[in-house]
Amino acid sequence: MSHPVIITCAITGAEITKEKQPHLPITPREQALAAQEAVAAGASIIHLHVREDDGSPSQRVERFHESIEAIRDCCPNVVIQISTGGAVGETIENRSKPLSLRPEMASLNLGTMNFGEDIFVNLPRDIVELGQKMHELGVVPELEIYEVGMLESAFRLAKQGILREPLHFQFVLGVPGGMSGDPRNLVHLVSMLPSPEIHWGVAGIGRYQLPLAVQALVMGGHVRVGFEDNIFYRKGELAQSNAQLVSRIARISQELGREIASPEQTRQMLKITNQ
Ligand code: KMH
Ligand code: ZN
Repeated sequence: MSHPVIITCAITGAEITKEKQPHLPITPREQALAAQEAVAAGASIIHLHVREDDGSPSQRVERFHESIEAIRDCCPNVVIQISTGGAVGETIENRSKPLSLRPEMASLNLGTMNFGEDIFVNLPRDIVELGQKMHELGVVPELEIYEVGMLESAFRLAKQGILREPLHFQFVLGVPGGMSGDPRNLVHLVSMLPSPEIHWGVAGIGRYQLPLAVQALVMGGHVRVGFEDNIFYRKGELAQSNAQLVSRIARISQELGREIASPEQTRQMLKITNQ
């Protein structure tokens, strides 16, 4: 395999609760500790959602600022990717506000879909606005793809000059309402990429996390793990920490001969310049 594997850790998310996963990091301090452990285990990107102290999902700029500062204090090198997806039902205005912090990366969701029992709304005009804003601010978007039509929308936006190339995709598979974690889905999505130079990763939801991550390692992709997507280490056994999930992928990756990307290698591969 030519390039090292970027391990992203999605430490918190917007949906999981402490009742379901007692080790879920909520406060900036908890998030900083979780990030520190995840980075020590091999993560080079932290995908970041923030919560208020009561655990409710938030897109408040000050809260993002607090968490980013806390993470930077203990992991000065890690790449921080803020979420513009937020929680289902959050307004697009609030979702876009944290971009004012000019993070190195941010997620950009490429379409509307059923999301479990809810609807995750991403109107075409809002995708364009978020994409343009990221472009202006030098923020590298991670393009969140939940089904193949969203991938084709991203190609269209790139052609129109709204999305900056090189594109970087995250295939989020296993959300009820999107493509499942069937291995054929990942093969199909990757086969649609116009060039083998395009970087892509996979975020498998729930029980799909481990098998899709291993598939991505074998196929030359990158990997996202963490409590946002999966709270279990194995069936019936909660993970002890985000880092435990990162460690396993780092171990398998090394066994397969894939080097783990450092934050610097990650910046180079994804052409990140906002540091
Ligand atoms: N919470 C999900 C509805 C993202 O971070 O951009 C959307 C999400 C995607 O988490
Ligand atoms: Zn997210």
